[in-house]
Parts: sequence; C-alpha cells; structure tokens
Amino acid sequence: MRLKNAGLALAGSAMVVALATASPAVADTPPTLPDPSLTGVLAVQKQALAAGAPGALTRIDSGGAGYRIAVGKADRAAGTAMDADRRFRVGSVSKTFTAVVLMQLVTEGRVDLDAPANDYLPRALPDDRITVRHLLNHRSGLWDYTNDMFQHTVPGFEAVRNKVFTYQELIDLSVAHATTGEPGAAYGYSNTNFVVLGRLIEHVTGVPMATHYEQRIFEPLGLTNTSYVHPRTTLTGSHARGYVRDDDTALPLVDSTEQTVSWAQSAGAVISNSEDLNRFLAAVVSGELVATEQLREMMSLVPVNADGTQSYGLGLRGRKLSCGVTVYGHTGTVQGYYTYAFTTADGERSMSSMANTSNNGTVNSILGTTLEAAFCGTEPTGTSARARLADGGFAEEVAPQVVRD
Ligand code: REY
Repeated sequence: MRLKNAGLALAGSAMVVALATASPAVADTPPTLPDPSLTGVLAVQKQALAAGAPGALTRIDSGGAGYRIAVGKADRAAGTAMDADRRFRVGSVSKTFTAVVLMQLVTEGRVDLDAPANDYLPRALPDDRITVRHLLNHRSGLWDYTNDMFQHTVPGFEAVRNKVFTYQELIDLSVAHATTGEPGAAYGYSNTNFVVLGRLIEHVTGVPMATHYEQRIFEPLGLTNTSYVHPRTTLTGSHARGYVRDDDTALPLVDSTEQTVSWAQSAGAVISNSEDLNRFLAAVVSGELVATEQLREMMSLVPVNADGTQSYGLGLRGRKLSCGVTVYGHTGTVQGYYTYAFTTADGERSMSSMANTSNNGTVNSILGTTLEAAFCGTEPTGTSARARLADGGFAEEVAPQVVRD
C-alpha cells in the first residue's frame, strides 16, 4: 500500500489560487504542490537515527488532515518510544513568536519598525542607528554572545544550565564585543537581536514576555501544548527528552532536557509540540495574529545564502525547496533538540520536525530534508527503500510509526 496517497485530498487548483493571492513572494510557486511523501519523511527520520539521533518526529497538516510520523526513542533511559505528539524545546522557532508580539505592538502604534531601538530601551545600545527592523531581520551587527558561551559545547551548556540571566546581562555580553558590521549593512544571524527585542517589548509595555506570549498567541490559538516557563527547568506532560552530543563524539550523549534556557529567553525558550507549531505558523501566514501590512513586512524575504534557497524576513525564515515552493517558518537548535517548522504561504500545508539531539550537524542537515518529503513529495532513495518494497511493501513497517488523524 502506498501510504503517501492515503486519504490525501489536496485541492490542487484551489490551492494555487490561494497561494498566488496570499503573498507577492510566491510568484514562483509551482502550479500544484505535490502530495507529501510520508514514506519519504520516514526514510529521512531513519537516516537521522543512523546519524546519531535517539529519536525523531514529524507532523504534517495538509488539506484538513494531520499525519504523524515518529521513530526511535523519546527517553533513552526508560526506553520509551518517540511519538509525534510529544512536547520539546523549539529553540529559535521562538523568534517567530517574539516577532508576532512585536508586530502587534507596531500595529498598535506603540513601536515604529524604522525608529532607533534605543528609543525603546532603558539602556542604550552602542549605536543609535540600529533600528527595530535591524533586530528583526538580523542586520544590527550585534555580536552573538552564544558564540563565546558555547565554544565548548557540553562545558558551556553545563555552565548555564541552571543559570538565570537578565536580558541586560545577555546584552552586555554582546556589546562587550565590537559589532560585526554597520547597522543595516549585512545579514548576520544573532541571538542578541531577539534578546534585545524581549527587553524592548517588556520595557515598552511593562508586561513580561511570558504574558505576551500567553495572551497574544497561546490562548487565542488554543495552543495547549505550548508554554514559556522561563526560568523553570522542566517540561511537563508527554515530552521528548533531549540529548546533546559532546564535541568529543566518542563520549556518550548528555541528557540536556532540564535547563532554564535563560541564555536564550525571547530568542529561544518556548516549549511546544508539532501540532501546535503547525497551527501557529498557519495562523501567522494567514493573518490570524498579525495585521495585513505588518504580515507583508514579516513575509518579505531577502536571500541570505548564495543560491537564494534560504532567506529571512522579520523573525521568519524562507526556504525555497526543490519543487519551487517557498515555505515560511523557522529552524531551532537548543541543547538536545533540532527543530524545523515551516508552512506554505497560505498556511494550507504545514510541517514540523524534531530530532532529540544537537551538536550533530549531520543530523540537522538530514532532518532538514523532511521539508522536501513533506512539501515536494520527495521519495526515499537507495537500498532501504528498495528493501522495503522487496519486503512486500512497507505498510506493516510503517503502520506503527505513521498515524493519520
Ligand atoms: C546554541 C548552541 C545554538 C547549541 C543557538 N540556538 O544559538 C538558537 C537557535 C536559540 O538558533 C549547541 N551547540 C548544540 C554548541 C556548539 O554548543 N558548540 O548544538 O546543542 O535556535
């Protein structure tokens, strides 16, 4: 049985119309989005396991149906199997949540995107020319303090695992360094930008980030698996444990599940699950959270790599995939968890994938190819796929791992 097509009901032509009208950035969208390949996703997940991830999960929401695919372990010590509903640390996907809060403040007339960030901060950044927009599109030139913090992965992590920083302390770590360039000159991804935004939002409103996330996003969208509990160190409910790899790859993985994530806060401390991330991103691009003009700004992508396949808007990444479609979302890395969460321009198809390891670039690159399977229908290649087919199809093998809502 070809599970790829099981019950998939994508209205091809209706989707084209929606895509074409949703955003000017998708002029190159192909006429139809291929069906997702669930077997392709599964094959990628297995590659991630072979490269050292204890487990992996993916959820695709498409045309009203939800598909859940998971392999490996959520908890190595207990031997618990991974499943696609588990909560995890989403890392920098948090930046999209922070950008939504900021853009709502723009709509409310409380922040001007092109005003100096210093207009809104209690303690000035060293350069008045840094605007709020430069923070959102990573063009401030502010040094990423995590470069120093995590130069040695596990010792760096253990040094901050239980630490609680103020935003200002993190900003001070950055501004102790020279900037990486003139404001506006070049894209340079930096956690500092989104820590400054957290500081700015709290200063302008007098309301903690946790409350903004809750009242402006989690509550209105009914994201019951999503939370921001900084500086609490634990995840509640059904969750995946995270395992960071040591720089000495011969050493065992380190369980990094419990930590304050205070080093990231508004740049990376949200906890969520795949269903909530898919719902969130679909809501973002379809204008449920951000007003039309601000959404257009968020989704205006500027290429950030040589071949233009990767781009950045405001707190939103773009990925142009092999089938020509551009998807919007974010990636995340926090110790023990790699995340990809992306959606089409109209939010009609969304995919979130997570592997519960980090400091393993091979796993991260492999996990990224779940995007190809989910949005371009890329099929598994190589001997594993052939072996499955020779086995008389993969229904039996897939059945425990692929669940359709
Ligand atoms: C921090 C280090 C990565 C992760 C980071 N994450 O900046 C933000 C993001 C929130 O973009 C750590 N790597 C790992 C190292 C490398 O320590 N020496 O892979 O666990 O999501």
